[in-house]
Amino acid sequence: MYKPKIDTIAAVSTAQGRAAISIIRVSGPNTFAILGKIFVRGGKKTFPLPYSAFFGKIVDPIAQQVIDEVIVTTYLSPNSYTGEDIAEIGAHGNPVVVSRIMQLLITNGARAAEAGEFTKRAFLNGKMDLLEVEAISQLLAANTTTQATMALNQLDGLPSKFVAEIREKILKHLVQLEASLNFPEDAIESIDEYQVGRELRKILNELYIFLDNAKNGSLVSEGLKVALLGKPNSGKSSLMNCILGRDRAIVTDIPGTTRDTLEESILIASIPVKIIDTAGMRKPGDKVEAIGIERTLKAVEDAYAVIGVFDGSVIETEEDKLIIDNLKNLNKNVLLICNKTDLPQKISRKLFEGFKTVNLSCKEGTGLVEVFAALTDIFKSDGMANFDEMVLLGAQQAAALDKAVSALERAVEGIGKNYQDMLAIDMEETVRELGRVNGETVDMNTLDLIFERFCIGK
Ligand SMILES: Nc1nc2c(ncn2[C@@H]2O[C@H](COP(=O)(O)OP(=O)(O)OP(=O)(O)O)[C@@H](O)[C@H]2O)c(=O)[nH]1
Ligand SMILES: [Mg+2]
Repeated sequence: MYKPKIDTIAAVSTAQGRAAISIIRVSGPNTFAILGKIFVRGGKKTFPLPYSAFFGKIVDPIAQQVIDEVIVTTYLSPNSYTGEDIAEIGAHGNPVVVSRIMQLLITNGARAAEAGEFTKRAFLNGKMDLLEVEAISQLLAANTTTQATMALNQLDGLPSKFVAEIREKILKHLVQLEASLNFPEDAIESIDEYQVGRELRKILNELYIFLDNAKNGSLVSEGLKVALLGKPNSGKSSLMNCILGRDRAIVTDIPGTTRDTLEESILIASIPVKIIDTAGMRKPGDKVEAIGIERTLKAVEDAYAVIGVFDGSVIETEEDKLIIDNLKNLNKNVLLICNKTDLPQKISRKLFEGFKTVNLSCKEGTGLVEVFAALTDIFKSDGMANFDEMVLLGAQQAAALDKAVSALERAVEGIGKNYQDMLAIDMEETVRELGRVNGETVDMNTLDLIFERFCIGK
């Protein structure tokens, strides 16, 4: 692991603009030396102290001009967010004042922090691993209580502990294997490959669960995409509006009203969901409609679940049959809606055979509760409500986890077939990739990619 640059950084950590207070954070070895030049405190309390607040003034030492009255909170290394000395200056929340304080900090030896640099230092100083870093990133980005709770769970450190322990276990077997491979003539006991194989399989099964939890975590943190699919005029936009409880999509009796996909977020049973209204499926009448229908197909492809919407008041058409065929081949969660049940029903129910179907009238609102219940059933039976177990990974971590699992699969499958040095290579790769998941073996470029997603001041 490389050594971090040990200069002192500063940034405004609160949101831009006017507010009651703004906080400017300073971290690094010269924090208190710099504060000593510009912070004139009242009272006789020793400065700094661990976890302490000091009232005083920020003064421009050259112009001898008071810039603001502030509260400075001090944290002493290593007991701080970054692990370094930290001062947080609570100033009046005026951008003019805040930028003058920032300028003073810079002219007196601090450097403006890059995005995520405080958290990067926390990681490099061993204050948190990459899974906890990801949790912080997701906590800051969370739009719903559910997403925030998932992030906080992860910040608690259970996934970190899991990955560290699994990595450690494989490493232990790897060291023994390497020893017996490198020094066969020594008194080192040759390893029982089958015993190692059994233990690796156990670890692999635990990793499969972790992988599932990460997949579910990623789906839920982005919002489960549920696409509406049906022929024109079946009532997709009406259903979208019913689900949202407001008039979001245009509804008319002209077939082909919706031309583009339309996406809206909503919570269903506390699970973040994105409902996607689409252009009705039929032979397109013009170029715009053709593009719209292409987008419908893409939305269905990307969706976690699809709701097929049918107009029960008319005899089924070729289009309906094509849609059913399409849904049968999807290999995704599908729910059918027979809409317009307030009108005399002409559609053949045979069409719906083999699917969970809910009768609905968007016009009268009957059946809507059942739609929510059916969606909730789908989510729950797929484990999408088990927020406590979900794991949040960044893109690089998810890719590393996939590689770790594949390498361990190869190792397990090769037991008794491959040479032991092949086994060692696969185990080594598993250990390395798991290290990329929790940050124990991460390279500088990946770190940059991870931290540049953060905001300045975090
Ligand atoms: N009677 C009755 N009419 C409905 C119901 N749901 C929708 N409609 C009507 O059916 C027509 C089409 O509804 P939309 O929601 O625009 O249908 P769509 O599937 O989005 O249609 P496209 O955007 O053209 O693909 C409108 O006139 C709605 O008022 C219902 O439950 N009962
Ligand atoms: Mg529509």
